[in-house]
Amino acid sequence: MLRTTSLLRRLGRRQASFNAALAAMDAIETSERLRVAALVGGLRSWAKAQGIVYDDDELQKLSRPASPNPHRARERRGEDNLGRSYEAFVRDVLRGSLPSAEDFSHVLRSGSELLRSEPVVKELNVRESLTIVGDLHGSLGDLNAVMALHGKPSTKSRIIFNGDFVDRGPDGVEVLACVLALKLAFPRHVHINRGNHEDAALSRAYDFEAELVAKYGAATTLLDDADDAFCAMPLGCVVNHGDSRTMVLHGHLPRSLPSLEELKRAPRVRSVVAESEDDVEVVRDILWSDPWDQSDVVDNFKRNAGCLIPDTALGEWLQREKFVRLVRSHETEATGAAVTPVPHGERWTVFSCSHYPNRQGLNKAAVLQVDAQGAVNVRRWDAGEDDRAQGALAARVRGALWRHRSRLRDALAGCSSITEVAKAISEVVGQDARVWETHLLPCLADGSAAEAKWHEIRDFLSVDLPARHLPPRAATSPAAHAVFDLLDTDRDGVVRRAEFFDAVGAVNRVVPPERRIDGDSVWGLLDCNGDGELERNELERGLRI
Ligand SMILES: [Mn+2]
Repeated sequence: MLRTTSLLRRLGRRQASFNAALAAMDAIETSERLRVAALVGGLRSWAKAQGIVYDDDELQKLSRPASPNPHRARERRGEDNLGRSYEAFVRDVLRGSLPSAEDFSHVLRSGSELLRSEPVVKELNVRESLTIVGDLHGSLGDLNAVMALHGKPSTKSRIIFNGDFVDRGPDGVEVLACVLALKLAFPRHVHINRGNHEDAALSRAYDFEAELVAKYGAATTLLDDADDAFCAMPLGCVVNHGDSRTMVLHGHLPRSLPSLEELKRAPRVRSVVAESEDDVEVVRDILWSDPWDQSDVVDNFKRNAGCLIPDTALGEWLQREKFVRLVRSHETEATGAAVTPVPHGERWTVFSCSHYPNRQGLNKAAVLQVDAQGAVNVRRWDAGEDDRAQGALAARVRGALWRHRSRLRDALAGCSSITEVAKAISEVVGQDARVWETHLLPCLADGSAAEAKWHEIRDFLSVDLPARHLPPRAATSPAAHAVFDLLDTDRDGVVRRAEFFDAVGAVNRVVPPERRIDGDSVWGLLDCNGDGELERNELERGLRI
């Protein structure tokens, strides 16, 4: 009885803390929205006074703060055919539009045909830069970050997607559709390696089948098309940068450490989990294996599939087959990518899905960029501000921190305890420092461990999202364009700080005192990447807080 009472009391306290955190987040988001709405409202009044013509209906929508709940219905466009280019298809899907069943099926079938025509392990001779992308696991926000960072694939910037497109995240359909359509749009510059989740048995055991049913209804036959595409995917790429050779595959080498020529003869199989022929083992090992720190090759007891390969064995293989490194994915890395020296070379792990799994974790995401000289650079980001992550309180807290991060970076630089972090955040973002310390920051650190994790929270704000690019947050809005055009007075395509403050000054002269705009605080919210100017897509994001 005593025990039950104390348990209930503890649960009650947790619930109270959760409610307090929810209320605090609602207050923060509402105040941000009101500030942005006031700017747009002020611009309307000012433009009217100037006799400037624009789409008033759209602007009116934007100047009314949205409801406190940030969830927005997914845009669904079920009726179009793939009458547009693959590039246009990719652009639409990256912006969050779900492909129609017909389009998705078309992309799966055409993609599968194209992939099947390629060798199972192919060699790429690269003279310029090449990007290697790790696990994406249904995270469209992270794929957006990858593409913003990489830009359009070309001879100068090729890209390898190293598997695990589906399961664990909400957007497996979108990610798989985009990756395949990119392959179709740029067949010589985009390369796909299969991951262990691209498997006819696994896609039914994990989330992909359920995702398809939820998005396309129970009668869908898309899973069969997807299985064909999974089976068609190559297993590895050899990247030749002059004398420097890199092996890229999802898991690790097979236990028999076969030569490259033997690897090139690996079969294509529908499921490495469900099938048991001898030659399936090679494929299963490539897709499922991990490195480990012991000296024998053994069965992968952590995953019940594949094997565990010691670095000494990898080193011998690198030397024998004349490679300088193995790049693999398959395992989460806290910082998105990590390198381990091994005899005769190095082993890289790259993971491109932040907050894995299901947007619960604190890991960053990264891609590897191999430059023209064959040197490896890590590019990191964090897609914690993804729209669809906002259902979870932790993601909303991350979103708020992210929006203010240009000022938070400086404010947090000297902090050395959770109390100092909370105080600094409260000064920039608002809300009581105690609320941050006891309710909001603990959401980011799995409950009670906030004190131990304060440095991770601080580091979270210092990731290097490419300065000029941000993932688009929503479909293009005419109202956002109208606001941008009002602000960009010199028409050079960016709104500079000076232009913004001129506009704020002009607005503040025509609105009543209680509606005057605090330029600094609104600028901080709009300049998402903190580079001192607003791009069109950046403003669009800022207006949709
Ligand atoms: Mn994997």
